Amino acid sequence: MTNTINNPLEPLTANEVQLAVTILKDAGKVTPTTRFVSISLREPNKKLVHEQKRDLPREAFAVLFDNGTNSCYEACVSLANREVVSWKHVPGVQPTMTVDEQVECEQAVLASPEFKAALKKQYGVDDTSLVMVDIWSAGNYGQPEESNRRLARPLCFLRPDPTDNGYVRPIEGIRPVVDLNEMCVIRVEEYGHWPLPLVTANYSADRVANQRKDIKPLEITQPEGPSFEVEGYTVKWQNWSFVIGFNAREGLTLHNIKYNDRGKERSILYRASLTEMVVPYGDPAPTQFRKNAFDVGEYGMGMCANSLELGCDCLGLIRYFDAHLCNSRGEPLTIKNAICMHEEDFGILWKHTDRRLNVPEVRRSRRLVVSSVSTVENYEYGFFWYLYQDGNIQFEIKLTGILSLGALKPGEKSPYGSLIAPQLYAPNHQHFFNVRLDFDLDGVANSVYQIDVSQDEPGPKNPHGNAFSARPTLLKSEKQALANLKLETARTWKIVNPNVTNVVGEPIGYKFFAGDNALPMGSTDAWWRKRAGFVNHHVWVTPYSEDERYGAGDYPNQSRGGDGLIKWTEADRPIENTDVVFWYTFGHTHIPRPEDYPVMPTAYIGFLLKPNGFFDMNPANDVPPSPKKEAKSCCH
Ligand SMILES: [Cu+2]
Repeated sequence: MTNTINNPLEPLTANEVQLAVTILKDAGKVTPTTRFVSISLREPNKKLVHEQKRDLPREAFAVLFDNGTNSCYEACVSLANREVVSWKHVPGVQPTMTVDEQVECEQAVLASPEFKAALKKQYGVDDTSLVMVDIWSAGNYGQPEESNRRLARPLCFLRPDPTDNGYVRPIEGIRPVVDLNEMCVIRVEEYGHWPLPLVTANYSADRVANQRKDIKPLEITQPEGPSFEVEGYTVKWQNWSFVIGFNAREGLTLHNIKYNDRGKERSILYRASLTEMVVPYGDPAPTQFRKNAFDVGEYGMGMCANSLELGCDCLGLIRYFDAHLCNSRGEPLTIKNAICMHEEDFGILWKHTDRRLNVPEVRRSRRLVVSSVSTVENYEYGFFWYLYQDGNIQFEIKLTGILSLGALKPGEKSPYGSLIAPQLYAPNHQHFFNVRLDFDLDGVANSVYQIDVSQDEPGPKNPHGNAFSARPTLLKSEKQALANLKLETARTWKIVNPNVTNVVGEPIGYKFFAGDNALPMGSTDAWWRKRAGFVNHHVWVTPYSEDERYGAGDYPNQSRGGDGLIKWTEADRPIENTDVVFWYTFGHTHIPRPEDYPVMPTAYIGFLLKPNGFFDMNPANDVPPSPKKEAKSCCH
């Protein structure tokens, strides 16, 4: 190994990924029809990491799929001993579709005589070079082929010219079905004819005329450099330290988040990750009802990550990190600058003016941003973790990109979507995300309280009717913990370490504050919901288990459902004073609007973790005033 590993949780290096491929090939595990779905770090045992054991042996976890036998395999590979430690056939599952399959699927559709014939018949078009084919997962609707073939159901569009925005011209009536094992179109389903919308709308700089001219430069300078220190993927910033992780499935992950509290390293989160997401669409039309993308388990959020080498728009001094993956044939695939890290000014951290002394004390807030952006066909998702000087941790997802559009017949409207332009509509949909937060507040033994605020009953103890109080409920088992947000009681959750007390004798803790959220609009027997059990509750709490990582289970692609959180929590395991994992599902209900077209202004959704008796006082009390020069840069 040429690269030094600073922390055992750092992601695999390019060399390690390649070594894992070589070991698997040398062990005879790879046939000409094998695809490497993913190779990622097999994270070392948590106990050993906590014991700060150095030089833990590096291992890789690989998911492989043999197109020849329609079989999925999981392998653990010891990179230190150069051997396959375990090899397991996982029957009856379809792992994440690979990027290679996206590309090959498009080629297969474009080469299909049946597809060409349908295109010719419906639109008089011979030339397929302007057709865009977006791979879409097939899902599972109870059809036998969905359980025994590797399928995709692409959506197709016809560009007016090679660089125009093709999504405005959906080929609504033609739906090819592709067998990804054979990589060929097995049939073309036709549902009628919709003329191509005659509109065109663009967003690219070279096509938007009359761009506004009143924007003066805004530059962020950090003449002495950034305030963070980086070694490999390990970061230190303003009392914080953590490790950046990345893998093909989850994309950006954060590990071992700690805060140095007056010289003492205190653990907060062991691992924070997006485990799954699903975008169910609400139109029952035959051409639309199958749209419900599980962007983590079906597409791979990390695999779809952007290289920010070209497309980063952060200001300031930026530090990038590469993501080392492999393509489905095991060849190196490095996403250069997949992760962006920088500091941002964030307004006022705190302020008070002593009126009698007339002395204002004000401090500027600065936050550290670690982010990554993925393009999943038409949509973009930005994943932004923020660390603040006052101990707050925030996660924000930025939704942008292009709406999934459908064609309507002239004069037609749909009750299930919004007319965006003539003959063009965007179906209603929701975006549900599930995040896994493995808390380790001052050690692994933590408990979770659900906090409901409610009015006190009128009576002798509440003679003025103004009394209200926060009522904590200790969550003792998984089923008791299942809950939704509740506006009536301003519901929050507090994660504590019952064994460590703070200055006022209470257990130290962090509070979870939800942001925007939604309830699923699809009925409980909708096929997508069987697979997306994590949308059934906003909050889930489980005891830590190494192999419980994904809210919809390990293999949601084409599954019949019932896996993941809904399955694990059936055991109703105890969750008190133990290593707990807090899972949060949050949804954005998107009733599209013309302003979301041709490209959607960013929508935001996320949550906030705030220290709550974790520190003895405001940990940002020691932030000094900004240098005078910096503070006066506003004077005109
Ligand atoms: Cu949306």
